[in-house]
Amino acid sequence: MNKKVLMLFLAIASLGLVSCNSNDDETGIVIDGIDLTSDVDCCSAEEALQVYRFIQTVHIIPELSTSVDGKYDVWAYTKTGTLHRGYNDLYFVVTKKKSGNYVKNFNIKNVTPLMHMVKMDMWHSTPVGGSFEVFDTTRPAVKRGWVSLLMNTSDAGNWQFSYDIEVLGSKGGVEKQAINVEALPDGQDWLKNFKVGDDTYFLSLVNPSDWKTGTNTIQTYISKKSTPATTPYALATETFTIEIDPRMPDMGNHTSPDNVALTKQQDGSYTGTINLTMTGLWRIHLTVKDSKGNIVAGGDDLKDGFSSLYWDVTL
Ligand SMILES: [Cu+2]
Repeated sequence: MNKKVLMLFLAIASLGLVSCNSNDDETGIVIDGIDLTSDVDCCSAEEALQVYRFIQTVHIIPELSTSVDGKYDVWAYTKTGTLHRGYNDLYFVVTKKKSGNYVKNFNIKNVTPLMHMVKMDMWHSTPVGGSFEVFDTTRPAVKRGWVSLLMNTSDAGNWQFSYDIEVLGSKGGVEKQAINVEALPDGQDWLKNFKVGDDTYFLSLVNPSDWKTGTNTIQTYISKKSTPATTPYALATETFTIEIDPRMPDMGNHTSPDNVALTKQQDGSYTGTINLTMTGLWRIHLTVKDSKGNIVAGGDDLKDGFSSLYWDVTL
């Protein structure tokens, strides 16, 4: 009798072990009915889950999504699923058609937005960030880059978008795909330019829609217009400093304390601190200095005593 109990105990224990083992082998995480499994070309199940969670926070741009070699789906995203005038973060994710699993090793290259100016029958490109990279190692299958679109789509002109992608040895991309670029609402003006000699520079304010009342990090990129203008505009190699003077034009042009000028960072962006003490329209007057401290933009042509080079942000 004791033996039988022991045998039974062992049998149950081994069953337990077997089921433990099989649980360990199943690395999948099922969420919302989607089976996120680990994949040699990407991620652990946990990383796949992080990618999946990120995708829930952004929206697909169908025009910029494609497939490669019949094997991979390429998904392009922005926060809103649309593109607007000024700076736009652009995200890419690649999945295997067969399994739906994410792929980590892909490269986005030659990102080229082009605008056709109807009246002049002239084409120009726009500022584009250097390369598309992983920006959060907890989700290694999401790559981020940016474009800053000079104008919105209108009767004056329209945009097309091209890029190349390489996925695990397969090549593809999007060629001259028509895209719509929305205008920003009144009270929002996030892209300005200035000239130094014959060179034109663009100031792309990064995501001011994320700002809250109070102290915020303010970030911009400075890009230089290319020759020919159909080549995407790369970051300016020069080093500038951008002084900011935020004012509320609807409230007697009062300012705010504790603003810090934007200086160049290792990643090529410029960051500083802006303090917006209340909601409403803020006009952020800019003075741009070169590396020697000479004012190169925003110093003369003052309007009401303020620099006529400014971004508008409405909180
Ligand atoms: Cu244009």
